[in-house]
Amino acid sequence: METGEDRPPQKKRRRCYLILSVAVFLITAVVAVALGLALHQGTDHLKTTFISRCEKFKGYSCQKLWGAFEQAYVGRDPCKVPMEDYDPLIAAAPFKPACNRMMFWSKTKNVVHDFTEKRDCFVTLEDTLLGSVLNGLTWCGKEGSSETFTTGCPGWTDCENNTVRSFWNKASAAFADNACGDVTAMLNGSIATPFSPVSIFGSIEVKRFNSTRMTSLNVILVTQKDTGTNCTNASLKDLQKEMKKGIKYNCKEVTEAQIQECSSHPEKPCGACW
Ligand code: DVN
Repeated sequence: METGEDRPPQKKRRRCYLILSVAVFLITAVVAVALGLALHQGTDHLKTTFISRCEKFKGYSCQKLWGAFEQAYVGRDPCKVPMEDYDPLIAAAPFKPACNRMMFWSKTKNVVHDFTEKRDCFVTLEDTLLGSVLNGLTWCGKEGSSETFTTGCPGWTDCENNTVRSFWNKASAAFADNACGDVTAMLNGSIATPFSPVSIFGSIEVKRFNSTRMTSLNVILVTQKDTGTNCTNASLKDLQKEMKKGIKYNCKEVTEAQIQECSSHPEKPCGACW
């Protein structure tokens, strides 16, 4: 019976290669399964979040909405998802006009949503069903795959028709199409151009304001005490010029402290906030 000591060298080498190959195969298999599970967990986590947020809104089939959502990007190049691909999703959960309560914003995400979470005075896109289920999330598909990925997706500026940005462009357009009555926009008085024509607010939403439905645009310029710009800012004058005939334009400087004060007193009437 041959023992390991008296085997010829080439036999030993073959045995070492075999053991090494098996080890490499096992490690590769473990990594592949772990990666697959992680990616699948990405889909599961996104779907779980989508469905649980959706169920906070009554009267919708959240599974159907998830299906309409997936159709826009699954199996597609994540840089070739134009905003129109989300039309079926918007059609499945159309925005309802909240006349005199709709709030738009730009560069004021945190102060706006802190306000709308604590006070039931206004509705932003992110307070609606579609804006809420996807707020703060990342997702994309890949050609030849039925998976939803939540990592490795193109960033906001990586390509024009990227999966996430096209959703927000489409949703913003549809939300703005429903703007009616007195509309409010919370803009940032701490930056040089509170109104940027290349922002979503400037490039998509303002363009869709319709004077047959809207009566006014009331800008709330969020300022810090004694610093920042004011309503005479040149970019705000440009915004005023963009108002279609029949839409009145107003602007008011309000400190962030005053907005926070109003947020923390829900008993105060909405009109007393500024
Ligand atoms: O009226 C609002 C609302 O209706 C929304 O749908 O569009 C309007 C706000 O968009 P906006 O005018 O472009 O304002 P912002 O603040 O420049 O951008 C809004 C959000 O888009 C940002 O908060 C970013 O999301 P995030 O990263 O905070 O979760 C995102 N965004 C815009 N430009 C971006 C970007 N994210 C990454 N890179 C960029 N260059």
